[in-house]
Amino acid sequence: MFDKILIANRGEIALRVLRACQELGIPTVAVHSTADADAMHVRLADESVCIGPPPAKDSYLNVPALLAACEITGADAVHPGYGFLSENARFAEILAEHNIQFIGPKAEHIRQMGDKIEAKRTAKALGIPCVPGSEGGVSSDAEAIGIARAIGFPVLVKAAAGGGGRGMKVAQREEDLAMALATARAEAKAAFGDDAVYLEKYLTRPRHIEIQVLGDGRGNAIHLGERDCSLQRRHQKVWEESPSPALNVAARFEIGEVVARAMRELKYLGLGTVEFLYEDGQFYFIEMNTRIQVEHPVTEMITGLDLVLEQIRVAAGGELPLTQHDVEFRGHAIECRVNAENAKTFVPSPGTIRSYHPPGGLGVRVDSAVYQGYTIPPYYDSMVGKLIVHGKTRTECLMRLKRALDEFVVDGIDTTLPLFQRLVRTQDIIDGNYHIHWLEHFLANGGMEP
Ligand code: MV4
Repeated sequence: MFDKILIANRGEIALRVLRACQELGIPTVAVHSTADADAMHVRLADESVCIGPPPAKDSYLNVPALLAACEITGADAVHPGYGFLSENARFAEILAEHNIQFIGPKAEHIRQMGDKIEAKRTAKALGIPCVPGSEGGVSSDAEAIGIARAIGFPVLVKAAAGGGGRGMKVAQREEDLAMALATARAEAKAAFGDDAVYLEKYLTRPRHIEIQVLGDGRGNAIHLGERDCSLQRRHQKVWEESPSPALNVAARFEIGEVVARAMRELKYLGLGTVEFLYEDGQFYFIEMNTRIQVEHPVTEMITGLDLVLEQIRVAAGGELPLTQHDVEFRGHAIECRVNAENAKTFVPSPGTIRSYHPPGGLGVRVDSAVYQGYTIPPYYDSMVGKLIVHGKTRTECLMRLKRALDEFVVDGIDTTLPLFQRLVRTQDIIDGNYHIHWLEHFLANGGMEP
């Protein structure tokens, strides 16, 4: 096992990793920017190192400073959390060159999944169902038109270096395609320095369903069920749940087994999430994330597994402690991401938390790094914390969520709690009847108006 783990992150995920390290008896090093000197992860870690000024590029993304922090403290492993350097293959390689273990997948798999064209080619070769579209990138308008005619309009132009919704353009008809290609290429070039694009059939009202996987890098891998993350706004997930209200047991195990088998063949190491769009009973692969995700607690609540702890164990060379047969799915879990934003306008609301009272009780979990008197700095994302609720059934889970939301007090800043108060009382949500555009339609149609 590792002697000491440096946590290259901040906020609630830094605390989440710290807790797993503490349970494993591994000493921790927190790193922080000057803006985070009074952050909770700094207080709770065994040691801390200031790695730079507030902008992330000078601190949490500052590789030389992180290497120096490992050197000074004697850390022999780095947990990247999510965001920042978590999907940077080069960072994983640089750590390896310094005999420091990156707690995450092999660099080759991070790189492979970072290129969305290569990710899709790999998924297809592994037998994972993909959205119909181009085989690889498209190099000319004529080629794109040929493919689009074959798969049918509307089509979607996506950037190879994209992901998370950046650099996508829909072409409703053949006349729109040349413009969509040119715009997507230009945006991809400007944003990522890579103008490679590919084409897919545009699915109009799918759900976003992702499968959690865990592998030991030696050919053992399991799936931990799905999460339905369809409720999102501007590509930011707002509410995640498992099991998906749209799936039955047979569909869950079928796609789970396909994905787990693929991960065994790939000899995948660590945690991963295989993202699908789900429409008319069919799954279509879109991307794979090679990191721990924000919404991982939903899976922890229904499986009883500590994903971060297992991630650390396999990174240290441990074998998977369980087989697919050992994984049991119990009950229903929902996560609400509470942001420091106005619940109607989504304008960020950094500032000082005057009063803080998180909910508790049976089946209620709050993952957060804030405290009463804490000032949320304006430099990073606006998440205050995550409220995760578990129940035996979806109905019980919703009852408990409503109760927990009523208990939750965060004063001094605006939060998105009122949005969730409204959502748990909205019929489509109660019925599980939603898709990836539902929330934006709801908000545009005055869902949050009195
Ligand atoms: C799509 C799609 C429809 N058809 N691909 C957006 C983020 C990126 N991960 C993939 N995305 C989409 N890909 C095809 N072929 C619609 C989206 C999409 C979306 C996907 C998941 C969750 C929210 C979304 C919101 C808008 C568009």
